[in-house]
Amino acid sequence: MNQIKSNIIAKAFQIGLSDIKFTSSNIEESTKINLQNWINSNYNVNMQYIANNVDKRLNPSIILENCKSVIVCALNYFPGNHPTIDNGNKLVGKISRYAQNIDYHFVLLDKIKLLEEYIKQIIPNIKTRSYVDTGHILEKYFAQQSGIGWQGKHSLIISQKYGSYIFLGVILTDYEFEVDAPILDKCGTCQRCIVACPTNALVKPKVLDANKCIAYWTVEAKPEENIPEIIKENNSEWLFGCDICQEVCPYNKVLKEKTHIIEFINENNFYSNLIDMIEMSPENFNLKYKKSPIKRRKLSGLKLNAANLIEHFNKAKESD
Ligand code: B12
Repeated sequence: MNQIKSNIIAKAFQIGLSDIKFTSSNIEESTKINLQNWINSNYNVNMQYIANNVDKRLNPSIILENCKSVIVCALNYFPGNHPTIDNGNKLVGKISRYAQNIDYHFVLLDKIKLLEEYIKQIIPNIKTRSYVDTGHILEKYFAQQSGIGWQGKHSLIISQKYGSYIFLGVILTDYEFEVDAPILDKCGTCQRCIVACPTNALVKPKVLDANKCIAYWTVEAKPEENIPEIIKENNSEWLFGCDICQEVCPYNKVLKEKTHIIEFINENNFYSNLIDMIEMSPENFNLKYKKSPIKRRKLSGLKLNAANLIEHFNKAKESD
C-alpha cells in the first residue's frame, strides 16, 4: 500500500472512524439494472428523490467532475439492546437503535470533513465531496465494493467486526487510489431477516419493498401520507424506525461492545411513552428532539405513530 493511502487510513482511525476502505467510482452494469428495476417496481414508495436522480446515483462524475475513487467510511453506532420491560400495562413504543441520541448526519459528517481536510493537505489540488446520506449516492453499493462489509439479505451492509449497526459515509475524489477488494458474502443459506419481517418487506434477498417497511412508515413518510393497514396491523412495537431485520441477524446477536461514540447513546431513549408523545407540545418536541433523527417524522407524524400503536395494543388486549 502506498504511503498516502496508509496515512489517510491512520488519520481516519485517529479521528474515531470504525473503518475506512477505498473503491473505484465505476458502477457495475448489474447494479444499474437492479436499481432501475427497484424503481420500476415502485419499491421507493414516495421517495421520489431516488427516482428523480438515478443518473447521479449511477454516475458519481455528475456530482464530482472526473470522479475516480470513492473513500467509504463506517462508524459503529451499536448502543446496546433494548432492555426487556414488562409492558403489559404500559403504553410504550420502541425507538430504533440508530435514533437513540444525536443525529448521525452531524456526527459522522463532522468526522468525515476532518478527514477530507487532511486529504486536501496531503494531496494538493485534489477535488473531493463528502456525503452522509445527503447526496444521491449508492452508499451501500460502494461499501460492498470496497469491502467495508457485504450486503446482507436485509439489504444493509454487514461488517465482519461490527455487524450491521454501522453508519456509512463517502468521500468522492478525482484522485485514483489503489482499490480494496470486496469481501465474501457470508449470509449463506440464512433467511432469518426475511422470515422475521412482520410485513414481508424483504421481497427477495437484498431487495426491500419500502411500501411494506415499518422503518419507512415510522420515519420517512410525510405526516400526510396514509399509513397502510399492513403496517398498522403488523407493527406491534416500533414508534420510530425498526430494527427487526437487524435484531435477528446472527452477526448482530454476538455484538457485545457498544459504540464509543457517546452522541449515539442515551440509555433513557430505548422506549418512549405513547401517551406522553400524543400529548407532547411543539415546544417540548423541539427541545427534546432538537438534534435527534426523530424530528424527521415531525411531531404530527410521531403522534400518528403513537396513536397507531395504542390502537394495536387495544385490539390485542380485546382479543386476549
Ligand atoms: C432510502 C433509504 C432508506 C429507505 C429504503 C431502504 C433501502 N433498503 O433502500 C428506508 C426509509 C426504508 C430506509 C430504512 C432504513 N435505513 Co436507510 N437509507 C436510505 C438511503 C438514503 C438510500 C438507500 C438507497 O439508495 N436505496 C435504493 C435501493 C435500490 O438500494 P439497495 O437497497 O442498495 O438496492 C440494491 C439491491 O436491492 C440490489 N438489487 C435489486 N434487485 C436485485 C436483484 C438481485 C437478484 C440482487 C442480487 C440484487 C438486487 O441492487 C440495488 C441497487 O444497488 C441510504 C443512504 C444512501 N445514500 O445510500 C440510507 C441507509 C441505507 N439507511 C440506513 C439505515 C441505518 C436504515 C435503517 C436501519 C434505519 C432504521 N433502523 O429504521 C432502516 C433499514 C431498513 C432496511 N432493511 O433497509 C443506513 C444503512 C447502513 C448499513 N449498515 O447498511 C444508510 C446507508 C444510511 C447511512 N448513511 O448510514 N432507508
